[in-house]
Amino acid sequence: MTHKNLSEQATVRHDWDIEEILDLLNSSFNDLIFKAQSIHRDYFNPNEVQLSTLLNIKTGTCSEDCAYCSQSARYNTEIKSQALMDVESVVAAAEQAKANGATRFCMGAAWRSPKQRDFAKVLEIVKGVKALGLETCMTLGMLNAEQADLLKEAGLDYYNHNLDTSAAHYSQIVSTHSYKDRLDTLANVRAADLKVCCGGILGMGETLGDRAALLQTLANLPAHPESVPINQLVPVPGTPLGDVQEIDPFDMVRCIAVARILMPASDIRLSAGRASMSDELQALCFLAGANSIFYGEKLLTTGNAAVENDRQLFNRLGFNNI
Ligand code: SAM
Ligand code: DTB
Ligand code: SF4
Repeated sequence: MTHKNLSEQATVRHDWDIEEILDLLNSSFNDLIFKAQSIHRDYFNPNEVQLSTLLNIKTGTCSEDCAYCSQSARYNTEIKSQALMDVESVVAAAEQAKANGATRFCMGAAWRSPKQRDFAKVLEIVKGVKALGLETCMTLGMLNAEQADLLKEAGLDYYNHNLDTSAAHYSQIVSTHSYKDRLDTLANVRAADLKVCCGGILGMGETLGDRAALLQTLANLPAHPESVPINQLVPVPGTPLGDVQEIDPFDMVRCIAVARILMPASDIRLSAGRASMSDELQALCFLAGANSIFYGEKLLTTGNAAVENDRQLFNRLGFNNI
């Protein structure tokens, strides 16, 4: 692969205007994918896809009302609630993920924000997983500055906190916290020198303008999130979004391509929704610049693409890491 020197690469900008982003989203498919793949090659090896494995370390009974979520106490969903897991069980799951080829272990908790009484254990979990030589990521809800600092000290690498949709559409999806709350947590995470993982969900009744606005907010943050998960809604029966219509698969590819163009140096993760995607659609997402996935039988509470299928797919596409 030939490397252009840095001055020839697409510059990392933080001043995208909404029209530019809409133009990209609306451009012809081939033009968009070519542009995204060209930029991707300036920054990344196009034949490498990073693998993160998820574990839900605390399940259900969440006070929040996020309309997509199986773990809100407000909706009648099939999941079985579970208190915060023991350090040993989390570390054992992380060991298994490492043996399977993951390089990052992402732990989620169904909290509005972590409680004081749980925090010491959370820090022990970070230390235990980090000691295995894995990258660590947590998503625990809102954090204050002190909590973010303590996580950093314990060895946390990434904090995931998604904006999920546009500021305008957010109140249709969540009423128990605000978009500003999300942005404040992101600022606390950044100030603690943690890497930021922040993205959204497609398929929650948003307009093209909402998608553009979400991408604009992400790209115009003072620093781009190092990792940008693009989720397709997994409709969960019992939630308000349990039976919404699936999006046009090409819209997923387009959003990934635009995320790649706007945030050229960030990892763009093809996240929830892979279980219902064909191999060919996933290959298009990688061509559009996705370079990371969630790998493992389960996401948080729902099924993920099968590990054996991922191995075969990577083999067929010439990605060598599993
Ligand atoms: N409670 C924390 C929070 O809300 O930030 C962490 C866990 S929460 C489940 C993490 C993220 O998972 C959400 O922000 C959302 O982007 C994603 N997510 C949850 N349910 C989903 C679903 N049904 N389909 C797609 N993504 C989902
Ligand atoms: C992210 O953006 N997606 C992941 C992770 N970050 C925490 C979660 C997807 C959850 C899908 C629904 C579920 O399994 O409950
Ligand atoms: Fe709770 Fe997070 Fe689910 Fe919202 S997304 S209901 S905060 S677990």
